[in-house]
Amino acid sequence: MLDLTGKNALVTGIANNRSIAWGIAQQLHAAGANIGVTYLPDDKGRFEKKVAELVEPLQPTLFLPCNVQDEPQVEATFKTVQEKWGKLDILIHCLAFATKESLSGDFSSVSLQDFAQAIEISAYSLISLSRAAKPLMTEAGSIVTLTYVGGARVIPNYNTMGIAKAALEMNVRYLAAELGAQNVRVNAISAGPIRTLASSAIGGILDAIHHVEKVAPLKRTVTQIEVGNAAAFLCSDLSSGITGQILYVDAGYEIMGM
Ligand code: NAD
Ligand code: 0WE
Repeated sequence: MLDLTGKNALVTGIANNRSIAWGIAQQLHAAGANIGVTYLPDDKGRFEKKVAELVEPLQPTLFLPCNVQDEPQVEATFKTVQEKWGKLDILIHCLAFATKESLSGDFSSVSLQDFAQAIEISAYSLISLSRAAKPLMTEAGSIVTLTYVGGARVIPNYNTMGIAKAALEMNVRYLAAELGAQNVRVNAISAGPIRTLASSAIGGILDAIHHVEKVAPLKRTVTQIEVGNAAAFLCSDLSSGITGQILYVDAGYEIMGM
């Protein structure tokens, strides 16, 4: 059965109650995992307070600031994991960023700065977090990241994020090949479009949702909890033979050609 008791799980990417990472954290907790949470710190600390209140019911035993653009902060995060937990079993990478300008309009209009930032935060960060997690995953491990079909096929307006997701998906394969020797598995969940708080600011997300509701075999989108259940599977011993894969949790949308 799906059982994560005795496993230490570090979850990145919780911003609010709509975050996919929040759905994942809830389902890992429900399966018995010990939860640690990292959040993106802001100057005023408002974000920290909101996330802390949200995750309180999961009784996280770690709650740490971690901006992936700040390498010392990444190292400090895993140093604390080492000191407080001793070992790490599960790492959830659930973060991405591209500027609004690079998520609409002509694909070719993106600046090098915006392109590089999207790759750094959305793709390179899986490498830096995995590197820091590697020495702590002493009793096997599971790393799960979140991707989108826009990294494999053209989705209008996803633009720069599509290239970042293509890089992320290839990172999954190279990391799986490297970390397999120490029984650490690396997989991605390709989630269908989900309405999150930021989606109101990005017009393309709503179009993608309406399209999936029409076309996907299940005639609906997926929920954060459904993604969380798939993540719990990929973090459990039930998936012990699976690594380097992209698992579509998208109401079947990916199979459709029209
Ligand atoms: P979200 O806004 O709730 O999550 C994005 C997270 O990234 C936030 O918690 C934010 O704080 C974090 N973040 C941004 N920059 C960071 C930085 N420099 N350092 C650390 N954290 C940083 O939105 P979401 O939709 O839950 O996105 C989570 C993941 O799921 C992303 O990888 C996204 O690409 C992926 N995804 C989303 C959808 C969707 O439709 N919402 C579909 C498929 C995949
Ligand atoms: O990966 C994503 C979006 C991640 C994301 C969200 C934001 C909003 C706020 C990255 N960067 C930012 N930057 C911000 O300023 N998704 C899979 C959701 C998404 O985004 C789209 C989509 C879908 C689906 C953008 C255009 C078209 C479809």
